[in-house]
Amino acid sequence: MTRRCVCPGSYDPVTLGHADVIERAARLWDEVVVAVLHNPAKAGMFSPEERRKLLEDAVGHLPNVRVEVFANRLLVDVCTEVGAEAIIKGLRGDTDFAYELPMALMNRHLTGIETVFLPGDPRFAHISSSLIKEVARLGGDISGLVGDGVRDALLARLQTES
Ligand code: COD
Repeated sequence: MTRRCVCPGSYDPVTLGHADVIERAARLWDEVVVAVLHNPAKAGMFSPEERRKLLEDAVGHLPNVRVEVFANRLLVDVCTEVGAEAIIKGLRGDTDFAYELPMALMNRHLTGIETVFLPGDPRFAHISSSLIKEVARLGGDISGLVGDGVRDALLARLQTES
């Protein structure tokens, strides 16, 4: 039986921290579905389809990883649809844990699915999509925090905003 997990997120846009978690999940599970979902607390810079393409660039070389967009769906319903046995989340520290724990408990309450937390690599602990966008918007260098494709797409998007 194929053992499958879901790596969910907003991925607006994907960072090297996200890619590291996805790559490590791909070593632990037979198949990984990277699910681009909507977080109602966050306004998006990239459309879901743009995020999917940027994710494909970042993790498309991993043969057992696929990227899909699920608009306006509960994460647990996505997991049931794709046949995933676990949700994988990366933790950068205790703030992430405090944010993720109620979601993990809610998701388990809804369908019984378990969430598995992977400790974020300390090299990427300071990286979030929100900070990347803020730094780039204010002219900072985001090289080494995101892939080259994401950096170029972000700078191009900021050009059109100004
Ligand atoms: N290092 C390690 N992990 C990282 C890093 C990093 N540098 N950066 C981010 N991560 C982890 C995050 O901790 C998170 O686990 C994951 O990567 C995705 O991060 P984001 O910021 O792209 O995504 P979020 O946190 O906005 O995603 C929230 C969801 C979209 C998953 C959530 O809102 C959701 O499940 N929405 C669907 C609707 C639903 O089911 N709601 C009920 C939830 S109980």
